[in-house]
Amino acid sequence: MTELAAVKTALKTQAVETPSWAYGNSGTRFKVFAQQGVPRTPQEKLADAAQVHAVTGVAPTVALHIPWDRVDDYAALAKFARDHGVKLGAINSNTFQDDAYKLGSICHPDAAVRRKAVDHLLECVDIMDATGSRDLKLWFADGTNYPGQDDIRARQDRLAEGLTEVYARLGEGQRMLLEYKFFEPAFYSTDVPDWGTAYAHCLKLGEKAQVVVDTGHHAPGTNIEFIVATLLRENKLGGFDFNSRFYADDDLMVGAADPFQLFRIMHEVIRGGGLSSDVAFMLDQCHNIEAKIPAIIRSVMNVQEATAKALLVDRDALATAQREGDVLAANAVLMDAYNTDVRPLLADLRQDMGLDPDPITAYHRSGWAEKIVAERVGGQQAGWGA
Ligand code: AOS
Ligand code: ZN
Ligand code: ZN
Repeated sequence: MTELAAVKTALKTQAVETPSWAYGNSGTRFKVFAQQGVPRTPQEKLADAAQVHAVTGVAPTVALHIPWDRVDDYAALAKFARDHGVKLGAINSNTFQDDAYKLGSICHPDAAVRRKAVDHLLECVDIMDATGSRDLKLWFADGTNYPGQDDIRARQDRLAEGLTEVYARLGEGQRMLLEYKFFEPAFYSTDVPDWGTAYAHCLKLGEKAQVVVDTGHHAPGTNIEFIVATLLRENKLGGFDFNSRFYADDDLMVGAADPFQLFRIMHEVIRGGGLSSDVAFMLDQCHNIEAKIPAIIRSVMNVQEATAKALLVDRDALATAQREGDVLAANAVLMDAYNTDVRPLLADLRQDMGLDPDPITAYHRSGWAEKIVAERVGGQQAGWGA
């Protein structure tokens, strides 16, 4: 197999999971700008996600959010997804929007609130059983606003206790993915602020617990690829929530703010096991002012482009330059790969897969955008960013 053929073969195995909430209306805490034709039901979100997969060929699963995607029959929803050519992916829990969670959820000082939160997480595992989902994705809005407000160490104990109960409920082949975030919504301390805290909890829990790296959840200047390399080395990287962070957790299109950073991250993924490992490539985005489906298609393409560039890194030349201490040559190997225009390669790949070489144009040509505007009246808010 030629080198290029190997790159194409690898790219065909990549799967980017799109989030149900990205298809709904969203915004900031200042304003939600409603768009026409957005989904009113989980089924309509899946139908939109199926369009993304139809034109990209590499977005076969859709993450659900409970309760935003609550239905009576999750097995039927999974069948609906399959009938539309996609599958249900990670189940995202929500322990942040009920009044009870004012002082936190799983770390709350009141045992009754902690019980409510853990029960919700257990319910999410029940849903995974019905949908066939592998991953439970946990992000906690828990934290404190003022020094002294609560015992930050006791909150870690409560977190460990709750996670342990949920971990014990996981079935064969199921995983718990713990996401960290160094800011928001708590102003003074958050209970899972960084990869170290997430890693420490996951390590104690066991091998089914792994860390999620949301690219938007880091301080400016953080070397995210180092975190990725370290977690992969420890076999503790469960997946990514991809998005772009311009100034805060604004969840814009991945690869928009810093495509070079995305390339460096993908380089470490390839270095640390490649695309066939169990790392989940999920998007966690909201599209507030731009058309949603094309933005998600663009995001999937951005991940694919960064991956293609990372696969093109001449690893032998890089290893040689590194061994010889040739700083500039080593850097040049990476830059050569990054500066390669991989769009023709990806257009070829899509044609090999029986797809249109240009997914965005193919989507516009499909007539789906007009169809949903005509058919869907009163679209649903994602629940996020409002
Ligand atoms: C919140 O900031 C996190 O990024 C969450 O991963 C995510 O946005 C949420 O779980 C969606 O429900
Ligand atoms: Zn996230
Ligand atoms: Zn986030």
